[in-house]
Amino acid sequence: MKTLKIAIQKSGRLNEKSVELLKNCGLSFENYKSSLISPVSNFPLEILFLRDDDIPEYVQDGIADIGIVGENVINETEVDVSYLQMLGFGKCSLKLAIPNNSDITQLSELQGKSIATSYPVILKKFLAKNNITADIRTISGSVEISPGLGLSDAICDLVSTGGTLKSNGLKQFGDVMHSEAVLIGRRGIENDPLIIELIQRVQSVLRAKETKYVVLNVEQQNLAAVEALLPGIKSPTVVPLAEEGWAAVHTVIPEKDFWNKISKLKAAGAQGIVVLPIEKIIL
Ligand code: PRT
Ligand code: ZN
Repeated sequence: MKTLKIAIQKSGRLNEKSVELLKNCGLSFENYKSSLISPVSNFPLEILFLRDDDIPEYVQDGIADIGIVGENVINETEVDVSYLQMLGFGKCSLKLAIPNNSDITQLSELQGKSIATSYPVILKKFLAKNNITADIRTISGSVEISPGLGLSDAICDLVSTGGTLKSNGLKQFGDVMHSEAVLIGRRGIENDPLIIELIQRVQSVLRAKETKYVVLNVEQQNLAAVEALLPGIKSPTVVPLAEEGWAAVHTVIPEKDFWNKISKLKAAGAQGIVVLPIEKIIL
């Protein structure tokens, strides 16, 4: 049987979540920090641990079949790959930022100014789309110190909490792109049965993460009102309690609706609400 290869980041912000996702998909492997390749013992897959910058090209060129990498890196390397699944972690934004005391007030005022970035390709396209010509200075790291050193008027860098900008006396000025980790594959790989199986496993893990399992008790007379609030996968499961006139309702609730739903359920007569995490949802 052929063995597929998945490229993930060796160390850095996406490594831990990528490893966790693959393990939650039931894949068994050692997360060797020192080696480049780790075999999966219960799936025909090998894991390649790489610098994130190399992952898109490795996948495009077929050295790896699939990979997990930030969209920002995919766009910057301008590769031709398939997006197999957005993964919901590693979320950040590529933003323009200027010194707090800068007199620039709108995007068009970046005309003729200098902007430091590690993302020259994405920035160049963004500026062209906005009819701005600026001097793009490509720096490979610590972009945030460049205005303070007098190297640029503005920067274009990844931001998640905004703490780094703040501690360097910079303020956000505009969004260039939003990014998150993506499972990518080389063109055509999406039809491979092993990849279809793997994507289904990934989706069942992601679905479970976004959803809570809820069990609650309700008096028969309030059951219809409680049921009306609950979708379930098909519909909620209702079972009678040992005590006459009461029922237990089992269902799943999307995490995002959770607090809102719980207060409505209580108001409708739900009692003894128990909330549990879900490991996987297979549809
Ligand atoms: O060694 P290797 O080349 O593999 O890793 P790397 O150092 O190039 O990348 P790494 O591990 O820093 O980031 C990997 C990916 O994580 C990025 O390509 C993004 O897709 C994603 N990601 C999510 C981030 C951030 N959030 C992030 N905050 N990447 C970088 N940052 C940096 C940012 O550049 C800035 O310096 O964190 C700082 C800002 O953070 P806040 O929280 O202060 O705003
Ligand atoms: Zn990198």
